[in-house]
Amino acid sequence: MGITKTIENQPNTPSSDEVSQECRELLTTLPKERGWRTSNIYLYQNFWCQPKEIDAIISMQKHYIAEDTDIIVSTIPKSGTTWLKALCFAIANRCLYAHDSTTHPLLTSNPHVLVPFLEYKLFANQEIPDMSRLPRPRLVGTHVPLGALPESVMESQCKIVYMVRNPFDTFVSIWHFMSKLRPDSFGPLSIQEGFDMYCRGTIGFGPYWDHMLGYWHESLRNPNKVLFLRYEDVKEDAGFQLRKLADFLGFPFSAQEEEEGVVEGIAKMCSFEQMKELEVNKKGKGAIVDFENKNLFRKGVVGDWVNHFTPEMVERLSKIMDHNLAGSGLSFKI
Ligand code: PAP
Repeated sequence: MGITKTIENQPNTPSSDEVSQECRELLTTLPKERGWRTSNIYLYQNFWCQPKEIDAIISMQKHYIAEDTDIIVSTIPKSGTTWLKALCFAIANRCLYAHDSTTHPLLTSNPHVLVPFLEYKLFANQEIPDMSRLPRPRLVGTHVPLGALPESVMESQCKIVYMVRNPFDTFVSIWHFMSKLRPDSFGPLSIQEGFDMYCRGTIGFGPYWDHMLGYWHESLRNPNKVLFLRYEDVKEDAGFQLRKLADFLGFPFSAQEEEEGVVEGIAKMCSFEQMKELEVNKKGKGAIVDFENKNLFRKGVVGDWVNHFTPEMVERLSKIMDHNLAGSGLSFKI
């Protein structure tokens, strides 16, 4: 009989070529749970995370010094990160690249390449990037909770754009994505198992509710610092949300741009339908880590959860969200 590797007999501690000695030592002290696509995830600074990302986050926390003109695009995975990065890039760089130019970078590069993740790209693999070489404004992405960003982020005038998505659709998106990315040796992850992990909060950068509440409260306290957008709102009225985003970032659309249809043009260029069909997004690889870019474009709709949730799942997640968001002013229509 062949030997099948299961989650249980994967090594619990990553090998030395994966994370630094400092991180390996830290991991031995952290609570851990079964991971989605690594053997374990660990509770670091009150959020769950994979070992390699913890290593990168520690480095980012030490070395990333935010500048006043930086734009930080933040989300929990599968909440519209790719979309939001594309929109921010298109808005902030439109004096360099017109949305209708045939050489616009978004036509040949995945948004994650143009707006790199702090923890998956810039500070990954034990590298310390020379961020002074990035073009201004520096656009970077992150999945870390607000409280895990370095102090310079809150001390500087830099802007944070956060996108939230209803937790029902986010779960469905995560489950499909993880099912594709899990090593074969882990075997399939049933939707029930994934849902249980999600509801217990043991999901990368989760618990989900803590993540969104951190950014939500800051957006109320400091609306010039954090813009809180909803995936569903951008789907419903992209023009309105894009104007809000451009104003917030300090690049408002001029009357002439309005007349020329720039807002609608950017919305169209960044739409799921257009982006999914680009060669780079159909055939490219490695925009975030080593997986095919096409995995970032599945359905791109609101409400796909109805095709996956049982009444029991609806009840369990509704209760969790109601309980955790109670009194915050944040809620979701499903
Ligand atoms: P990430 O956090 O790993 O970067 P992220 O981009 O947040 O992933 O999530 C991917 C989801 O956004 C997918 O949702 P789905 O599984 O429900 O389909 C993907 O289809 C959707 N998505 C990607 N690009 C766009 C876009 N331009 N407009 C709307 N939704 C999009």
